[in-house]
Amino acid sequence: MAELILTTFDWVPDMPRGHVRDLRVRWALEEAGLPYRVESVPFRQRDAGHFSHQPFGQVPWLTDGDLSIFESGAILLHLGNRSETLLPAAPARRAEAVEWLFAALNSVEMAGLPWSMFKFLGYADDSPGWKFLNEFLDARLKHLEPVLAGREWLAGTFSVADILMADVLRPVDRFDGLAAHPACRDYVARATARPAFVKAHADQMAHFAAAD
Ligand SMILES: N[C@@H](CCC(=O)N[C@@H](CS)C(=O)NCC(=O)O)C(=O)O
Repeated sequence: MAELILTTFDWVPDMPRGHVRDLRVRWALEEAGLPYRVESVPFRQRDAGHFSHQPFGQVPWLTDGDLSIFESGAILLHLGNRSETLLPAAPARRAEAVEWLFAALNSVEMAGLPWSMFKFLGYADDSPGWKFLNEFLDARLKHLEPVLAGREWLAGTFSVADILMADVLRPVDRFDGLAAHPACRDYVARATARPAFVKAHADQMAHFAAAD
């Protein structure tokens, strides 16, 4: 089996540490017990080699033999095909995990990311833009809340869908955006208490701290 290599930045500022998306990949690899190695590319100087792996000059990407895969969702789907721990084999459960994986990225992160960025940057005020973002996020969370109140994990057993959904909700939770949605908040706490997350998070923090 080919060696798995996860590429991330060599360094990032303090603010995004613990949230850089290589965390999702580390988490999945740890859950599945797949051996991997981490490589770094410069945060400040992004060369043509970097863009040949990630067309937006971002991270992460994963190398698996001859394959180089960017987009955290695509990487997690790829790993899911290598491990039933990440993606259930039963067709109905597998379809459920895949639909929730896309829901995390395309329905929830789409609302949660700009909301969290406004909070990070101190733009959360009484402007119409902030009001819109609040309502946009609430429109997603109010429907996610009863789903998560009724089940431990999105597709029956823990899967890549939970890695993405929990990681998408984490920045919102960091700014107390889940206070009115206790099932969402408890779900994040449950997911991030898993040993694989704890290790992935500690490893990312250590990786960036090593370059300070
Ligand atoms: N949709 C991409 C987003 C990747 C992304 O936003 N990466 C961030 C780190 S978490 C990045 O590289 N930011 C630097 C930049 O955009 O210049 C994915 O999920 O992989």
